[in-house]
Amino acid sequence: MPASTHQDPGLLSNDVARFISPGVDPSTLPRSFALVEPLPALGPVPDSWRTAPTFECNCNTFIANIPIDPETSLYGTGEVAGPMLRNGFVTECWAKQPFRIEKDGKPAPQYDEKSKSLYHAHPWVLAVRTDGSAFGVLADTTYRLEIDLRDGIRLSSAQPFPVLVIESGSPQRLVERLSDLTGRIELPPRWTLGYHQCRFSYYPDARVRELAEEFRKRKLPCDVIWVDIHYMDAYKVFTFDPAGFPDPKATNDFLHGLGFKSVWILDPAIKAEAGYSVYDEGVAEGHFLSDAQGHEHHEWTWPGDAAFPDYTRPETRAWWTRLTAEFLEHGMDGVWVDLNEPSPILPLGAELPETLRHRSGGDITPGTHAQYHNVYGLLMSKATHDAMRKARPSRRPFVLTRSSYLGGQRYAATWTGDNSSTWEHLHWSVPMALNLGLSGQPYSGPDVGGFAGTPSPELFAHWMGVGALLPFFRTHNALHGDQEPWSFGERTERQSRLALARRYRLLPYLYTLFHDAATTGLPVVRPLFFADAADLSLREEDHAFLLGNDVLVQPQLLKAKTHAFALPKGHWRSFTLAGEDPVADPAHPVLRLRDGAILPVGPGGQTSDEAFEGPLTLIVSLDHAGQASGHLYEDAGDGFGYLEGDYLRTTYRAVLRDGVVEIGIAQQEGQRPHPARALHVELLTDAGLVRASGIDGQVMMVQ
Ligand code: NBV
Repeated sequence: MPASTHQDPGLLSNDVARFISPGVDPSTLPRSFALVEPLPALGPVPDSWRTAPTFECNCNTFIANIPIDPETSLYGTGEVAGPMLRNGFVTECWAKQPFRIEKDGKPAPQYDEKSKSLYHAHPWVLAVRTDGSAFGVLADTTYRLEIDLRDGIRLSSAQPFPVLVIESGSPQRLVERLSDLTGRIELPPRWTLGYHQCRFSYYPDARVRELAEEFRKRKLPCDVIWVDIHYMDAYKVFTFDPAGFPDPKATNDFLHGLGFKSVWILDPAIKAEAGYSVYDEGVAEGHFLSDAQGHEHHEWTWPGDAAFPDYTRPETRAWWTRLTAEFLEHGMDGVWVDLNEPSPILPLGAELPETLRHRSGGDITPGTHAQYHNVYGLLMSKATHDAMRKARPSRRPFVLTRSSYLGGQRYAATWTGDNSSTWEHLHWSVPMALNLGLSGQPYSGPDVGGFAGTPSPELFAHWMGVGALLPFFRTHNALHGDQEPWSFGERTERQSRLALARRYRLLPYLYTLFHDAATTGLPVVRPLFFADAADLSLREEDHAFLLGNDVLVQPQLLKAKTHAFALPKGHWRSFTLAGEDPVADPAHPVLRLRDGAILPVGPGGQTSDEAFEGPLTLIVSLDHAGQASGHLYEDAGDGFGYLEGDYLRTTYRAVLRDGVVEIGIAQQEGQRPHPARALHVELLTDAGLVRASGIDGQVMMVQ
């Protein structure tokens, strides 16, 4: 490693080194927003260090070049459309509401694989070498940064930035280490893993109630109804339309009565209208962004002329937290924060000027919007998350944000923004969730059915099939036609019902994976190359994906009919969950179980609560040595008792001895009593399925 390329001491731990260009005074570099806490340097970077950047400075552009060996595969870069493998792509870390120019020359709020930046900024690249070892590159800056992956890794920005390199034996270990540095999700409330129904917008409140009743009448599983901006009075945040939503508490009570939860949207822009108490308070207390001359800055947004809170100020975050906590008194169960790139509405594609001033405070120094633009969504998420903790200290927060920054998983889940009702966007739902997971954010999913446009019945059914197997499962659409599971006729409703049934049966396994994500940082959905990082044939596979380590999902998208799936070594036996036949109906992805795995599934139900009650089923696939094992994590589903030991993590084990498979509990962790319940076993064998039943906790013999 050339010694002159950086300043020492740069070693932060055995596997993490920080590199700073020789000409830059480290004391002038701003604080990190990605890292949970600053890391002190331990000593010089050893000569044996494998991968290091070289720095150049070119006409006020600071550049770090990180060479890669041939056939090194590059991933990450956060929220990006297009293929999972990012070699050859250029991404710009600049949170943005993307626009596409339509055929008639008008811009439309959508994206495609050519969009250089989307709503999130993740200055992070994950690289996997041919031998399966991995390294990660983190550009520790909030400023606009270009990540050029056309020839190695080339990072450039108008401001100097430190580069952290993490060395790991495997991509899994690397993602775990990234989460040590940038934080992990909190274990979400269990209900958020169910199905969510959303629309821009269900209006008025009677329509919300009707929708909820329709789900229950049709016996379609659903946990959450979402309320988009039309509930507000003239789009003024923290207000309610007196005609359409006169009594939000009553609406929420109604939903709760039917076993639903609700999530309501908040936008950052505050209508600049004297007499509107939120605006008046904001002005009086100095909460809004201003220009260099100190004049309050306005943009045209949904409510019209509006001001933007300066979330870099602790007082402003506390103000937002208080307002949101008061809002939650109406009984909302979660908060959705939108447009926080931040994005004005008109003219289309508008952004806040980079010269705006953030007054900041606490450990954030005053700076321009160029410096804090990329963390606007992260700081808004944090203030909103704080509100949920403040309003209900005994419940787990749920915040969904459109924009964030590397490390944003600490405060909020995310979705992939305004996608379109096309087969291509359905396919991208998978690589987008995978790359977000590889960038530290395991909790994401697309607008099922597509936000812009109207899906064909077939497209909607396929999207339900795939969406049911992604971490966040929500149907959402814009102001077009209806997009409920029953809106496309009987056949699509049947297909959606099956997709939902699969989801609700899988919930115990999914919840276990979320617990893993919260404790280790490992993503819920994982690329196939996680099964064998040295197998180069898996590196580009982004149609199929892994749910955890054990379930392989093969979506059968029309466009991909000719797609020959790459398959990791081993024996991946197919299985079904709800009587579906993926051969007869390609709307249902093929599911395969790794040999050596035990998959715990529940009985399903109309709500996530029901899906965790009743008998447990273990789907078992023995490996060549006749053994299998699997885990199940259980707790109260909400609250923080699990942190005090009120949980149960059970390891089930199956062993084949003398033609009999013995299945039982190998290990138990946690103080929660083991539930008394029936246990069903489904043993997948080459000769077919063998079923047996018994009692959970007792050893079962299956012939
Ligand atoms: O709040 C309205 C929409 C919302 O439905 C969508 O999911 C967000 O991505 N929001 C954008 C603002 C309007 C966009 C045209």
